[in-house]
Amino acid sequence: MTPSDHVAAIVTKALEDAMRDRGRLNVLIAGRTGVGKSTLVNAVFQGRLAETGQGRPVTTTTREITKDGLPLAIWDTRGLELGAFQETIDALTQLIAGRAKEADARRHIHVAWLCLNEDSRRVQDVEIALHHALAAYMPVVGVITKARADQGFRAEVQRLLPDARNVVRVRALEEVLDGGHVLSPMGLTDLVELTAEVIPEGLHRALAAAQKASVGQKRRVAHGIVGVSATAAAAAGATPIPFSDAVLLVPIQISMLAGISSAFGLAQSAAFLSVLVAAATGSTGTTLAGRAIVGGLLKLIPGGGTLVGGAISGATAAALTTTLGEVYTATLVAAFRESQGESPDAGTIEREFRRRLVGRDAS
Ligand SMILES: Nc1nc2c(ncn2[C@@H]2O[C@H](COP(=O)(O)OP(=O)(O)O)[C@@H](O)[C@H]2O)c(=O)[nH]1
Ligand SMILES: [Mg+2]
Repeated sequence: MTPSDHVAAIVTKALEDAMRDRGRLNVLIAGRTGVGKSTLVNAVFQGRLAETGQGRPVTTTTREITKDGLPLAIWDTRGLELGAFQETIDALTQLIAGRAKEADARRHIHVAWLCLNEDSRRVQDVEIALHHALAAYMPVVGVITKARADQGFRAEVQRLLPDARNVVRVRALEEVLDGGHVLSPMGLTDLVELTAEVIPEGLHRALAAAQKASVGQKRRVAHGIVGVSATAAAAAGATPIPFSDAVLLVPIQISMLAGISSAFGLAQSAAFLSVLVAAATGSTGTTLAGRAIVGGLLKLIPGGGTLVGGAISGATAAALTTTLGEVYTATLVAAFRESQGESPDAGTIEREFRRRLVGRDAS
């Protein structure tokens, strides 16, 4: 195997691991027809999921919606307005209870959003009954949709849905009032961040990848990945490693870049990741070899360039890894802000990553 074949193998494995580790988040969204569930899904998650996703019936009133490449399943529950709503709730509860018993936590429903329309200003028995039923199996967030004027309704919802972990007011669409006053979308970032607080830690990456309403939540997940990678790098360098052995750090850093990419929900390819590595090291894709990578990376940290040929300590290994991870994270945060949460294109990311790395070249 040539050194660049070796790097290519590391890249491929890093991508597979990142996709596997990301898992999949299952979100149940319940509420009367017309309350704004589909609109909310489209406003919070990538890819206009409510229209373009694949639907699969799971009960007569619940569909599971998924989309290739998105680590998310939405359980869209309607039928609460039907006279026989207790049957709707019973069928749903039976299904959820069955899932909750399964050993594989990827099959559980991880969180429920129970939607109520602010205009109606009423919480009905069906919603109260459903929230108790759901809360026995998962955290429930009350979502007040089409928010315009609270007038005490949120407090009322909190009182009537005591098992809800939180109640958040959202406006998924911009509204222009008579007279031209504009009400911008609101509450979507809060909804994502509150949801992150109530789901298992292991699913934060899936949420980060799937949602487009909070760049901050993506950034926090990326910081976590950088921290874990820096610790692994420090351990690898605990006994100072000769420069020639510093290629040990390469898999750690490639995994980190793949993990951060997956947390931002980028559709990644081995080619894209190789380009990132090349950008980080100044080497070209075709001559990508472990030693060139480390030599290139060392230039990123102050004084690092002088270490080429010497030994790398744990602290240096950690600093190198942190710098690379934070520069990549900052690149993606800026690119996602620019594109209002939608996935930026690979070329833009690569250019911006190179630009930021050049600015840091401290050799
Ligand atoms: N003004 C306003 N209209 C909304 C909002 N959310 C949804 N709607 C409208 O409410 C109607 C029903 O929304 P939809 O998402 O289909 O509801 P669903 O039946 O619960 O999925 C549609 O006409 C939406 O455009 C919002 O935040 N503000
Ligand atoms: Mg709908």
